[in-house]
Amino acid sequence: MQPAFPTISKIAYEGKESRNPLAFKHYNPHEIVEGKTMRDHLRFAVVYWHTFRGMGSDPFGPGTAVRPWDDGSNSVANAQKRARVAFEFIEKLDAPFYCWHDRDVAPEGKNLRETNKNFDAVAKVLKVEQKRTGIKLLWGTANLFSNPRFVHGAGTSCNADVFAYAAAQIKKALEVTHDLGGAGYTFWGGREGYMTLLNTDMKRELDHLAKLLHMAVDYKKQIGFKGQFYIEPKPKEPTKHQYDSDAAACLNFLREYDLLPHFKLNLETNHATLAGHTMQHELEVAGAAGALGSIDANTGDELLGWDTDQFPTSIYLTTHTMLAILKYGGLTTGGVNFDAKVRRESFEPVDLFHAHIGGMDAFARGLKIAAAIRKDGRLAQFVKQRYASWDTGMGAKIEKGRTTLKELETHMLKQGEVAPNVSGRQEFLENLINEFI
Ligand code: XLS
Ligand code: NI
Ligand code: NI
Repeated sequence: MQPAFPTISKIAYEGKESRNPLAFKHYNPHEIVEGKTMRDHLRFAVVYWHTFRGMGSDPFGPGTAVRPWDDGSNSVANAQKRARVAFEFIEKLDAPFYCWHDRDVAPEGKNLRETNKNFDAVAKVLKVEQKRTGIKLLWGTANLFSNPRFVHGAGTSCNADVFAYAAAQIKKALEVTHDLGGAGYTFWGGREGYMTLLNTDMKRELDHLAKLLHMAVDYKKQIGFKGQFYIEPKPKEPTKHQYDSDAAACLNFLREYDLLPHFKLNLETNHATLAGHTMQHELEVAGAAGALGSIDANTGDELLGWDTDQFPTSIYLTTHTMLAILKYGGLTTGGVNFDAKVRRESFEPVDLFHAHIGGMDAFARGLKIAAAIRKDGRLAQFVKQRYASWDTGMGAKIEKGRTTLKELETHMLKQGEVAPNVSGRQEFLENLINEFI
């Protein structure tokens, strides 16, 4: 096969003085940060859906992307060719992982049997390419939202047959993920939510969704798949309300249905902001619950209220993200997955490289800055000191659960007033972060 990117060779680290747009200025895969290579810290992944299937269409017009290797047909041959192009791209980018939805990689056939056959035919190529390049599957997932059959949802559909179809699709996607040695499997509830409560039995829908996930947990064990399961929160879009609206809602759902031991969260920046949170908040909520699994790295637009899925370039964002990730022990099964797409106006193949290189460099800087802040220690020390009253005396007693309202009343009656509060020093801390940016 002719190369799809003939003029582009493997992207190399050239250092921050380089002016070559097709080089890394900060991402040096072999550089050691906090005892681990940058490559192992960041575990970058390229997504199949935006990068190889996204053509840049929007509600006002069709796609604009120029993709000379794609004949635009829905044939298996075209899908197989696209798979080889994908690996040429990921290899040249030097990213260690990729992710897919079942329907990104292979076209649907006239029935489920034929669709599964198409999927196998392309998965075969993926397997060969993974072997050839050493690129691994970070996670697979099933697209349970594009086909019109999922108009009312998949696991939460009012139609039991649709639930069964979704179950069959998950079963197959799990098998292929397992066969390709996937490190994980993600559930994003594309249409698991509602447009109006007037026609919705919410309790019944949530019970069904939990049943579907339990079946997936059982099947995972049955086939011996050891990868990590993730749930990806998102508050709205496509539905008005998505059940997995944010990290807290997901954790509550998982706990309520005894699923928490089997899942971690895959947090996406633009979903966090749509939920009215920062990414940092979502990472803290997940991390505190021991459920920080993986991230979908992107960013929204402050002036647009939807999932614009832009490539992340803000050093503040990547610094705060990496501070939280390092605090909770780093990414183990998960990775930094670029669930991001080039703008409709950036339609040339080379734009795919610029976008990913920029995102990787932004995260590399975030990682190095976060490590420097941790090494400096003043930030952590400040937070520790802020809670010092809990380390001894009555504070320690409360934390250990060894006191009562009555004893605390006696304590305060004796003391009469609280020890004076001290400043939260927000501006001082913001300046401290800026010292490192
Ligand atoms: C959509 C989601 C989706 C998941 C995978 O907004 O981000 O792309 O990551 O289904
Ligand atoms: Ni995502
Ligand atoms: Ni998204």
